[in-house]
Amino acid sequence: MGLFFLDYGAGNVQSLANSLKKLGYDFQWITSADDFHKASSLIFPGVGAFGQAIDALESNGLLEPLREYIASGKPYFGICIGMQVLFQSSTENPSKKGLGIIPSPIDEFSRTDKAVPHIGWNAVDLLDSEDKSDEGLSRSSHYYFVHSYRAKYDPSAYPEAAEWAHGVTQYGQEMFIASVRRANVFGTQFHPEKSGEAGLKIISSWLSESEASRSRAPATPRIILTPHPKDGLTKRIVACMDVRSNDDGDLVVTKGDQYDVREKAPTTPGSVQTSSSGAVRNLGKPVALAAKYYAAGADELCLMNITSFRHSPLLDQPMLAVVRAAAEEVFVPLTIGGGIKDTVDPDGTKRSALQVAGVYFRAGADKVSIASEAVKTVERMRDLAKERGEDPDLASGDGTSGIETIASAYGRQAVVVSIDPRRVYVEPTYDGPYKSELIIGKNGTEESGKAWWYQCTVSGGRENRPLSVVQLARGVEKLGAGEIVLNSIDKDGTGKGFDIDLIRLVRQTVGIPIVASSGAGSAAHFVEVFEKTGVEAALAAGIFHRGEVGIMEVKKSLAQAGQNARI
Ligand code: 1PR
Repeated sequence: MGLFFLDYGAGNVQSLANSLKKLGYDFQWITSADDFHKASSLIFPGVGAFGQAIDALESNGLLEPLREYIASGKPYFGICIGMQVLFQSSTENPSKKGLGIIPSPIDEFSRTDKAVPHIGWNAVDLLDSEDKSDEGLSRSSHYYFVHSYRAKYDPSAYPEAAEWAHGVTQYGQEMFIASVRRANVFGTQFHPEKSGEAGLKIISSWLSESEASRSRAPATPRIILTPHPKDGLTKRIVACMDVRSNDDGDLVVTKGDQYDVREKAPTTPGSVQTSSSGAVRNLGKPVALAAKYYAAGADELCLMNITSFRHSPLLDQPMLAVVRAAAEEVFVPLTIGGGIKDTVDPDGTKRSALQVAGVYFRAGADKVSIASEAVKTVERMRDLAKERGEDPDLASGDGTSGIETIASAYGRQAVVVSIDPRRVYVEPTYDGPYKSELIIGKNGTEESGKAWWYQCTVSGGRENRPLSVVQLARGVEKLGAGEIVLNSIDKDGTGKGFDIDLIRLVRQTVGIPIVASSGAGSAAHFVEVFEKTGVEAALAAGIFHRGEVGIMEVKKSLAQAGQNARI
């Protein structure tokens, strides 16, 4: 008897395993139907897509044993998809039936007033009037959500679901069920294992409650809630670490100026200084820095393997060891990027992008970030549409690209596309193919009189491609990307502020969340990017690595400016 984990084979369950390890609990994996009899407590940390989860449970012969386990009255804790499978159905995969324990549907968020997926830290309103401190949940904390589908909280339309609801969250003007609790069942739509100390507290509270009390939770009262004018979603602050080997072969966090990560070599009389002749800049060790940013209150972390386009990331064992070690230290979402594409090892072994991503997920990544391959996929998709005589702006994928296969297996929220655009200056009278995307510099600024469009690049800015940022953003949203990290080669490392024109342009193009990146030099720059563009998150590297501005300093500035931040 003991604590068991149900892993249906997709998604990153490593995060929860790491949380339990951190909290000092031993657990075993459910590997067969028999294991359910041995379990006295069960956690199902489902990540990914509803249909995929049900399919995998069915084909492994685990769906009925799971239903029986829950019916037996032994404690069950379902996270995200692990909570959603308790419901009747989901419009994510209408042909698949859930367990039906909560006889109500899961539906997609409406996109009219907000970015979907719902990604980020949001507040949870507990339905019981007393504070549920015994469950570790708190009204004053924020918890990490990442999903496109939700159970609506609407006691008149869905009375059964409302009877199970324990906590409710507002996103845009929608109220949805953030947690359910009744008898032996506890479930959260958010990820406690990714919600920092506040989330770890929920897991440890549930595990430290006696099994008897975890089996008898009372239903919470049904209350009519009306949405507040503004939801509780906070603006995310992301710390990014670009990782590569230095000249001694050690993996270091580096940082470039406009993507050039080498020190300027000292000039000698008569020599010509080249920007790339010095050593790779070393700003610290990746795992130590990740732990530091977690402790400092970062809402998310990114590790970018910036030279992985040269070789298969699966052969890069030191980088994978870094991801594993970082995932054991940080309990906020971790995005890993670099080299996620179909590859062929030197011995001729073929690896699909989905396999590469799977290795990163199992190492502890929560999301993967795709850059170069996203550009190539959208170019291909547009070329094929043109060959067929169709409008390339309306082109769709054929289901084979890395973005599509990873989104289908792990859910679109697990797929980030990182864009590396560069300005292309043209005459203001420019009449070329990108004229509808042309930005004209404002009068009275240093850009007055200039005009430019944004071109996509691959291989860390080394190669320009015949694709605009608007075309790429539109294409990857169609393919199923869940989020965009929007860099700017022009602004990277300059400390002059984010490229507001670029970010606005992409914000107007897509409905998925955007992480603004490149150029942050002060806390005021974060305030500016949120106020002027309405993006969901902002990322910085250099100022955090050099200790020039602290993460909390940024958040306090946001709060002072009236933005919602997790402090
Ligand atoms: O093409 O799928 O293999 O992914 C490679 C990834 O590595 C891409 O996401 C690409 O952006 C990144 N990358 C490649 N070369 C570099 C480089 O710097 N030489 N880093 C690089 C890009 C940009 C951001 C940076 C922000 C904020 N770095 O990650 O953190 O610009 O910086 P700042 O706050 O200091 O201004 P693939």
